[in-house]
Amino acid sequence: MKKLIPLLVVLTVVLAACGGSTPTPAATGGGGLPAEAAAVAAERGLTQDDIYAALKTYTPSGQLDPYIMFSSGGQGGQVLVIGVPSMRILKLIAVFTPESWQGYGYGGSGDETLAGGFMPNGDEIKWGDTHHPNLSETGGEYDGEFLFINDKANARLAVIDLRDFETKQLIKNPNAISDHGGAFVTPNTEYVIEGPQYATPIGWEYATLDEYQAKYRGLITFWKFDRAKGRVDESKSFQIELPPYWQDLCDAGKGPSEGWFFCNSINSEMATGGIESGGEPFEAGTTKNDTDYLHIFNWKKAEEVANSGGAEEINGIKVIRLETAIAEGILYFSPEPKSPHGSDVTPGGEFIVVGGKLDPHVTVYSFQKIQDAIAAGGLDTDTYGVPVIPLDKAMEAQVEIGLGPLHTVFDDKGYAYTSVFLDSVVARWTLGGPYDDKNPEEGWTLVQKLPVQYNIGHIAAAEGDTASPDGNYVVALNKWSIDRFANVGPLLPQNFQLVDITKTGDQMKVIYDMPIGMAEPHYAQIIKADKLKPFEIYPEIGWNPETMSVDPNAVTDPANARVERNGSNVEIWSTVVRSHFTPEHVEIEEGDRVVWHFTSLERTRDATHGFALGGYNINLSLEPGETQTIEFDANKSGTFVFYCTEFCSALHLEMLGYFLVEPK
Ligand code: RUQ
Ligand code: CUA
Repeated sequence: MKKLIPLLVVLTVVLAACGGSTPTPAATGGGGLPAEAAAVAAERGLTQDDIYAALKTYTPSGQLDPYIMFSSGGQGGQVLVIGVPSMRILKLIAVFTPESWQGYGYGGSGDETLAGGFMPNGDEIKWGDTHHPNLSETGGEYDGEFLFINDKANARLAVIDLRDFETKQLIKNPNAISDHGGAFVTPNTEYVIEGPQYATPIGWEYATLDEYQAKYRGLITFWKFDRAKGRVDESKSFQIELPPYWQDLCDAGKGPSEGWFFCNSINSEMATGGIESGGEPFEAGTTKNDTDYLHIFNWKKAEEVANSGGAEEINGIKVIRLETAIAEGILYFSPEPKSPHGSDVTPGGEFIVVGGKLDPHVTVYSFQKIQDAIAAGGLDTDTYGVPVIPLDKAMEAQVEIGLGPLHTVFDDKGYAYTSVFLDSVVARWTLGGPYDDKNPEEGWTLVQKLPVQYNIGHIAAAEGDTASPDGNYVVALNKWSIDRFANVGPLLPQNFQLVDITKTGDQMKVIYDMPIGMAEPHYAQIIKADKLKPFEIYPEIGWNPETMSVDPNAVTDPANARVERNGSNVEIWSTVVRSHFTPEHVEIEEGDRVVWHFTSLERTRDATHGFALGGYNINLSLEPGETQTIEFDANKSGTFVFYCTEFCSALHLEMLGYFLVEPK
C-alpha cells in the first residue's frame, strides 16, 4: 500500500496535463488514492508506473482520442486507424486486399479500384504489402485530406480519401516490380514519391543476373497528385533512373531543403546472391562495404527537366535517364555508414538523419553543407558517374545510440527518437544547432534508451513528420511480442507500444501495449484528430463514393425502384432503408446480364445496410446516402436469397429478398 500513497500527486499531474480538473477531496480516500481504486491497484499488484500508465491511456466511454494514427497493415494489404492514446482500433481501411465488411472487392465500386492495381496484362493482384502511409501536407503540415500508401510487393501506390476513409485509386507502377521508399509526399503534396527497392531492368524486362550492372536499375517515381480530383495524374508524373543500389527509405526536404528529396540505399556492392551455386548470399554480399550512398535529389530541377522534353517515355510514363539526371544536377550521393535504414528530415528541414543498421550511430547530414559541397564542385563520382559528396563535407554530427538504429522521428522539444532494432530500445537524443536551446541537454547527445518489447522496427510520433511536431507520444512498432500476450499459437501478433514523451530528460515511459493481430505493420503517422473532417453521412442521397457526386442511377424514392428487361440484359434499381429492400422479389432468367443499382435512403448516422447475395460472391456495404452498382452474369439458376448484413433495426432479420433465376 505504501507505494501507492503519492498517487494523488500522479493523479493531479496527469489530470492537469490532460486539461481536466483535479479530483475533489470527496473523491479521494485518506492516502490520496480513492479507496476503491487503491483496493483494485493492490489486488492487481499495480505499481505506480502502472497506475500512471492507466491514467494516461484509459479513455472513458464516449471520450474521443486527441490523435488518430494511420498505420500500415503490412502484408494484410490494408491501413489501420487507431485512436491515441487509447490505442483502440477504430477502423481497418481496405486498400490492396478485398475486404468484405466494406464490400470492397465483392461486386461494388471497389472492384474497379482494385483493378487499377492489376498487372499491365490484366492479371489480378489481390493483396499488397503496405509499408509507409503518408498524410497529405500543406505547407509541411498534415492537412487531413488524403492518405497514400505503397505496396512493396508489387510496386503500387494507393490513394485514400479521408472524407470517407475509402481507397479511391490504385496504380501499378509500369516500370518497377518492387518498391519501398514510398509513399512520401512533398510539403504541399505536389508529388507522392514511390522510391524503389530491389533493382530489376526498367519495366522488369528479362535479363540474367550476369547483366546486373549493365541492365538492372533503380527507379524513383514522382507521382503528380491532382488534389482537386483526388487522384494521381500519371500523365504528369515522372521517374528517374538510378544505379542498381537498392534504394530504401526516403523523405522530402522542407523549409530550407524544400525542393530536395533524400533516400538511403543498401546495396552499393551490387551483390547478386546465388548461394545455391556458390555465390555469396545476399545478406553477406550486400554488407561488405563500409558505406552505401545517401541519394540526394533536386526534384524541382527534375520536374523542370521532365516537363521540358528531357525525359524519355517508357511504358507510358516519363523517365529521366541517369545520364540526364547527372548532367542536369538532379542527383548526388554522399556515403552513409553500414547498411543504412531510415532517412528522416528534421522538422525545420536543416538536417537529414540516417540510421546505420550495422553501425551504432545515427549520422546527421547538413543540407547547407551538402549545398556548399555541390557549389564548390570538383566531386569524385561513383561507377555510374554520379557525383559523390565526401561524408566529412556533408556530415554535421554522429550520435552513438546503440545496435541497429533504423528510423527517426521528432518532437517539439528538440529531441529525436530513433528505433534501435537489435537493442530493442527507443533512443531519445537531442538535436543540436538551431534546436539546442529547446531542451535541457547540450548539443547532439544521447539522453535515454527506453527498452521496448521487442525488436522495434518503425517509430511514429504525434504530428511527427510535420514542420511542427507535437510531442506527447511516440509509438514503437515492435516486430516481436514473444511473451507480452496470451499464447495464440505460433503466429504471434506485433506489439505497438505507446510511449509517453511529455517529460524531458530520461523520463520516457511505456504506457500501453497494443497487440496487432493482423499482419506486420511498418510505418504509421499520427495526426491531430481535429484536423480530420470526414463525412458523418454521405452529403446527398445517391452519393457515389467513387465520383464523389450524385450518381445518375440513384433512386431517391422507393416508388421508382424497378426492374427493366432489354433482351437478356436486366437492369434493377433498388432502394434500401430500414428495414426493407425495394423490390423484394427479383425474378430473372439464367444467362441474363444483371446490372443492379442500390441507393440507401438513410439520413441517420450509422444506419448502414449491407447487401449480401449468397452463392454469387457479392457483398456491399451501403452507408447512409450511398449508391452502388454491381454487374454480373446470372450463370446459376435456382432460388437465392439476398439479405442485409448489418444489424440495422429490430427487424433486420426481415430485411431480405428472393433472387429467383429461372433455368434456361
Ligand atoms: S521499413 S520497419 Cu518499410 Cu523500416 Cu519496415
Ligand atoms: Cu439493414 Cu439489417
